[in-house]
Amino acid sequence: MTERVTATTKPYTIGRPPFRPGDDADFGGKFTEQPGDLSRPNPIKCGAQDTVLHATGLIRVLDDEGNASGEWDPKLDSETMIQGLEYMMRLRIFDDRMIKMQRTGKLSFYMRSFGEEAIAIAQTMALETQDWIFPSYRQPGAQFVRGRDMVSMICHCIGNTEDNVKGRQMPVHYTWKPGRFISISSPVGTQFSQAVGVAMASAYKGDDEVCISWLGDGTSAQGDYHYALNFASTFKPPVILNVVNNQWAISTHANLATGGRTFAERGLAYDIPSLRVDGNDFLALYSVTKWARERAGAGLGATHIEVFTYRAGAHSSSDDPSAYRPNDEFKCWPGGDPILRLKDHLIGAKLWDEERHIALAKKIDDEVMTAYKEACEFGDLASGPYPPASTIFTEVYETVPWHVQEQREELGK
Ligand SMILES: Cc1ncc(C[n+]2csc(CCOP(=O)(O)OP(=O)(O)O)c2C)c(N)n1
Ligand SMILES: [Mg+2]
Repeated sequence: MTERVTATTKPYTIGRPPFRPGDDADFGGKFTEQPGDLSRPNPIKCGAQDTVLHATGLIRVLDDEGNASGEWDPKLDSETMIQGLEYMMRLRIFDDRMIKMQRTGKLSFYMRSFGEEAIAIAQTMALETQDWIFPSYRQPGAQFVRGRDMVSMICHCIGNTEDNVKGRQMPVHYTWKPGRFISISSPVGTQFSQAVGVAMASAYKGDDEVCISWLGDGTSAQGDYHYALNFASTFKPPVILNVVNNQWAISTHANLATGGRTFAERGLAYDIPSLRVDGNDFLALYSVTKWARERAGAGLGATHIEVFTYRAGAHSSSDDPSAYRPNDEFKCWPGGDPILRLKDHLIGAKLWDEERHIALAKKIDDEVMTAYKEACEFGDLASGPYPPASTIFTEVYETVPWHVQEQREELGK
């Protein structure tokens, strides 16, 4: 009889977090990968096999001293970089203010993008305005790039009478039609296959409209990730599919989701060009997204990107990371802080200085406070007013089915 292999007869190893509370976190100081290590293949002549090194390595533009170099340097003008810095600062200051509002009972729930501000912002800036955004809850920053007003975002988070989704979504589950920012769904991962589907429609109609989507390391364990890659591989629609590996899925470490290889490498098995990029490097993120956009726009199909970063904050306002990781883990992340890295680059290039930085932060802080007060004029969490109960029944069905109609009558609305 063959011996049955069990965890006791043959202990198998599964991914574990590198550090737990009480450990001294140490990721080895700096990344070993340097800007210039990886070539930038011709986007319209590139197949998955040409990206094997890009899927195992790490595309960087900014080095540890803040200098930009290598083939992936997008050579952005100062205006674009300062704009990017401003959007990232706005997101961080906005998040900090909103989490304070949550802690003082003025919002029911909140999720920050702390440490990951560069991702949605650099990547959305690299797109065209007609492109479609299929975000997770960790990419609200794309809305700043697309020009959404903070008052409207805060009204949504409060769920007051000006909430454009009328209190029917959790806070931070934004949707914003004018910016082609598709509704965030609570069940994680659904956005990936939706993005591929819309991209297939775009190709079918011959539109120059590319879709971009993001999901997390943990979410890549969902079937939706594989359905999306399978369809993207077969139909070659214009889509950019990002796995944001921020090391954590609430309290579960990314090591448990990979089985030892990089997330980027998974795309190669689907014959999709796959890149792995430093997610705290604004310039590298901008550059890889432009590259992917060029491929998509030229009819060459999907690009799969692993965005390598670190979730510096708690998962959400309901989470306490001190229960599962050392408190200072973020401080020793080799990618550093995305805002400081772009700021240092700009200062090093003599395009920015400390005084302007401080003045900009102050201006944004004032804008956020003013926006918060203005949003509360349409209702606050404690005392309302809220959207009327009758809105439960609207905007879902074009023709209201009998059973919904019956419920509405029962409610007397
Ligand atoms: C289908 C589904 N399963 C579980 C959850 C609960 N949940 C919400 S976020 C999350 C972790 C996701 O982690 P990751 O994909 O790494 O994204 P991150 O929060 O790190 O950006 C889980 C398990 C959910 N919302 N939907
Ligand atoms: Mg994660």
